[in-house]
Amino acid sequence: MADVNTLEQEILGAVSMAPDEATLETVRVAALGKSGSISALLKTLGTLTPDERKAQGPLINGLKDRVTAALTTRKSALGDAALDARLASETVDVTLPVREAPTEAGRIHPISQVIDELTAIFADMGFAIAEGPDVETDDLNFTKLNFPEGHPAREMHDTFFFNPKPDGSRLLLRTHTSPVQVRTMLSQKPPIRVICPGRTYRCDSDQTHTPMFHQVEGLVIDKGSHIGHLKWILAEFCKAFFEVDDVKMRFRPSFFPFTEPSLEVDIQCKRDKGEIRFGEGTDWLEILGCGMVHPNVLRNCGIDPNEYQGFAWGMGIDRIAMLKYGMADLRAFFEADVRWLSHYGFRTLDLPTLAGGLSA
Ligand code: 2NL
Repeated sequence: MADVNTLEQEILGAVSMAPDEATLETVRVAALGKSGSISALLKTLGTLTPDERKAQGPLINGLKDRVTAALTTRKSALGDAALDARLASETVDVTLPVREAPTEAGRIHPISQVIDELTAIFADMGFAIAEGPDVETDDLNFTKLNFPEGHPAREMHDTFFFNPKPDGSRLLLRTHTSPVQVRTMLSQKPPIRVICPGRTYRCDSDQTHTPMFHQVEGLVIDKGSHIGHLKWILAEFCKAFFEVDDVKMRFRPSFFPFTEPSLEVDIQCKRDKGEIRFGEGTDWLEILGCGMVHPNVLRNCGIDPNEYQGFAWGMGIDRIAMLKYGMADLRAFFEADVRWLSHYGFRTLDLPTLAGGLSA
């Protein structure tokens, strides 16, 4: 059967030459499909005599079996090759740098971070957080706080005043966050425990002063509040904030119109090649001012100084942020330089905890 042999050679040749699965399918249909060449041969069996059928049957069926087997083999080989090619083309080099998602690229400003940290520390001690407007009245920023009219302390604050209103009164940018505590005393009954972080403004600009800066003040008013409580709160805060087991503090007499007595607080530190360490060393660093709330302030805010007493303190947030995170220049805080921020800023998902930002 020369034509069966020739047909087999042809078909097997086409099978082995088929470059892809689609071509192979065309070859299969041409051989084994309804009107394929092998199907046509099989159909001829019915027209043959029994003897011819005995001779032709095995030849044609053998051809069909070998072609079917060749198609299966070739199909699986082509399938493997196609999969290999796909895997090769879809390879991901896991060692390549990944482009940062926006949430990864963004950074939390160190001042926001430090506000979150100190808020967490004082909230843990039972303090509420209070906020107020940046634009204040002379009364709330100065008068209620026992700054007498025309007193030089008002000049001391280098206040930004707005133009006077027809009645002569003038608004100002608050020079400290104390008016927030005044508002708290005017609107709440003691006992009071609040901290007030926020922006403050003074007309002052050099290496260590910016016209806008951040302050946090604290206020406690209760019947038995005394300086021992104040010292404990400040020591606990410093230990938690600077993440040290112990701090030595030094209290020096000072003057603020709104406290009597007034104290300035230094913490012990060690200065070493531009680096500052807390909880060790023999140097001192001023970090805050505090005192017992002046009876005039309590009276001005509707609290009877014969019934209640209180203490308060204030510190610069920018300054303690620089000390904790080792930033040299205050002005960089407000320059919005994205390179500075990506270096000193904090990752958006690293939330501050009581356990702190240095060790986290
Ligand atoms: C400092 C000193 C201080 C206060 C702020 C205060 C507030 C009220 C009443 C009494 Cl409403 N005192 N605040 C007290 C002492 C010091 O700040 O050096 N700040 C950066």
